[in-house]
Amino acid sequence: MSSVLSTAMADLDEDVVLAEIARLQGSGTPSLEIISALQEGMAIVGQKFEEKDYFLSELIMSAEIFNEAGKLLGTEATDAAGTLGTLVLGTVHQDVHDIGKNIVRSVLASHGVKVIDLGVDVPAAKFLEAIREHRPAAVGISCLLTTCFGNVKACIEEIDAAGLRDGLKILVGGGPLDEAAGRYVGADLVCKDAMIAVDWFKTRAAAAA
Ligand code: B12
Repeated sequence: MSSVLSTAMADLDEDVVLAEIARLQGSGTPSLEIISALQEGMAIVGQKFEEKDYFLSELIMSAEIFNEAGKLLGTEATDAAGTLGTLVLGTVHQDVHDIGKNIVRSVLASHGVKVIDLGVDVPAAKFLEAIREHRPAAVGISCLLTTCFGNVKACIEEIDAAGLRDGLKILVGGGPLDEAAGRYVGADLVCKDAMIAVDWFKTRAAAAA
């Protein structure tokens, strides 16, 4: 993994970030490896924010740099035929973080999953409506705020209560969501990155074949 890239991301040095991505791409480094280094840099941005070394303006700047990086990486591509199945995806109610969700959307789409992206700050009712309409194999809920874990739990409970959980898996992800949080919210699978969800869809398709 490129430490130059994670350090430049953590230092919010956009020029170096973009130059290093171009260099890594030139040497054939896979996009997911580049994203991983960027994510490591974002984690340091988060630590600096906690330590009051960075403030909200730096968080916003980090997001802007990540979005510029995304343009080079082509992580905006979405539409796919959906040969592996459908995922209804959204960031939980009261949370507006969407960088990770957007990566999940494009990585899954590029592997043949049809992704219905509901956006950010998604109320449970909107998830329920999309499940009824699209009959997905899985629902993906992104959550970056520990204060929103309760909203993820409530959303999953509403899906259960509406009788929609049969044959439907709930995948959750987002920086602070670990296994314990996954159990607390009632998810089927905690995904530290997008590839865990890709693997889940592939295993499911192989089992059905
Ligand atoms: C950028 C950022 C912002 C940007 C977001 C811009 C955007 N468009 O997303 C802005 C400036 C808006 C922001 C706002 C806030 N933020 Co903020 N933010 C961050 C930061 C620095 C990076 C997040 C990020 O994009 N990471 C990179 C992506 C690629 O990683 P990821 O999201 O984890 O996603 C990957 C995996 O987790 C997984 N994944 C994620 N979701 C899903 C879903 C599924 C289904 C699957 C399969 C996988 C998956 O796959 C992704 C790709 O590998 C984090 C620090 C951190 N450590 O995460 C803080 C952080 C999340 N923010 C934090 C806080 C406190 C806030 C604010 C409350 C600040 C404030 N005082 O206003 C607000 C909240 C706004 C709101 N209501 O949502 C805290 C949360 C602390 C906590 N205990 O909850 C953090 C952890 C910083 C910190 N250490 O204090 N933030």
